[in-house]
Amino acid sequence: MSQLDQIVSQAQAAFEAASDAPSLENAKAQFLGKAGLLTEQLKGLAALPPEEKKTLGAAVNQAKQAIEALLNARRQALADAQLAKRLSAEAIDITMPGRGAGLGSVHPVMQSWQRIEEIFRSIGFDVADGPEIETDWFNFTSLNNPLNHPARSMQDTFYLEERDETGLPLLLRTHTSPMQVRYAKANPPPIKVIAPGRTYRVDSDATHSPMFHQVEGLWIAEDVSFADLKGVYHDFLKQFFEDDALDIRFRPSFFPFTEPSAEVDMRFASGPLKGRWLEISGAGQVHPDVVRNFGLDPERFVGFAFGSGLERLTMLRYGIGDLRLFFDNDLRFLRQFA
Ligand code: 2NL
Repeated sequence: MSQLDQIVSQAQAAFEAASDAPSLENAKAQFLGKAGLLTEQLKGLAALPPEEKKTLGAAVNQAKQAIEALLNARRQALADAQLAKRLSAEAIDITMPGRGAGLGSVHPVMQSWQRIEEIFRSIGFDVADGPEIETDWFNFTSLNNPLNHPARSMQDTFYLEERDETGLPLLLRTHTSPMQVRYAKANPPPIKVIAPGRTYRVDSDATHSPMFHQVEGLWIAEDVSFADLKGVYHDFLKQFFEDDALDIRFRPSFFPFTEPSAEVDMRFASGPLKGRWLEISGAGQVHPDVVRNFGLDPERFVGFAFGSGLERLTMLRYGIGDLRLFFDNDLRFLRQFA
């Protein structure tokens, strides 16, 4: 093999051995660079007689072209291999299922809200709605709350700086009753309505949250009695807790907006809380002054009202021990109700 052919095959082997672009450029310098093997051959031509210079010069040029062709082929091969590697590393499986939006679920307190609406609608009750920012009249005065009542103090109620047309500050409703007063003023009797919603009090500890939920019920007609209250509320509890043998009892109590008034206790017939009396609600016959504030004649229209805490109903239904779990937004807790 001629010396030139040897250089060409050396170059070929060196180029093959280069596994990336930088080592290939290094290998190129060994042959075509300033001090490269082929460059040395070209320099050697100068000393030769013209005839030999011509033939050998042509041979060196051929060898140079052959090495450049090998170099370009190897460059292309390395580039192709690199691209193929990237394509396979970055390959996307377009047949894989998407991540999805992650479906949420209804909060347990809201599930109670929905169940309660369903149960009361099934026995002919309408569902009221109303503002969370209320006037003093709808939240307190219309419900017979005396002006000096502690519930009206800044320590118990969230007040806004804005005032109503009577000059009294607006407030965050402290119970759902104002929705019922608004409903009673807007709809002719008989009135059969429940009012579920958010309520606000200045209170925050293990058993109180500054925002909580209530549901109240109101039935006003010419002939509604305490017996109807007992029947409706007992039926509601049996359906809500899915316990047909659940007991209730009424204890005398006091609320400014009802007279007489009662605390309602209930007792499960089965389950872990079986046999224990549990406070569940307040209730009573709507006070004649409140009926008058509905715009109705209390000599003609009578009825009852009740109020329960949605958090309390939900805790008893699921056996939840700590109110704060409802407001922590811990998915491990919430997913149990999905
Ligand atoms: C309780 C007590 C109660 C009412 C709420 C009411 C509403 C109107 C008129 C008369 Cl519009 N009364 N609501 C009556 C008695 C008790 O709730 O401790 N709830 C958790």
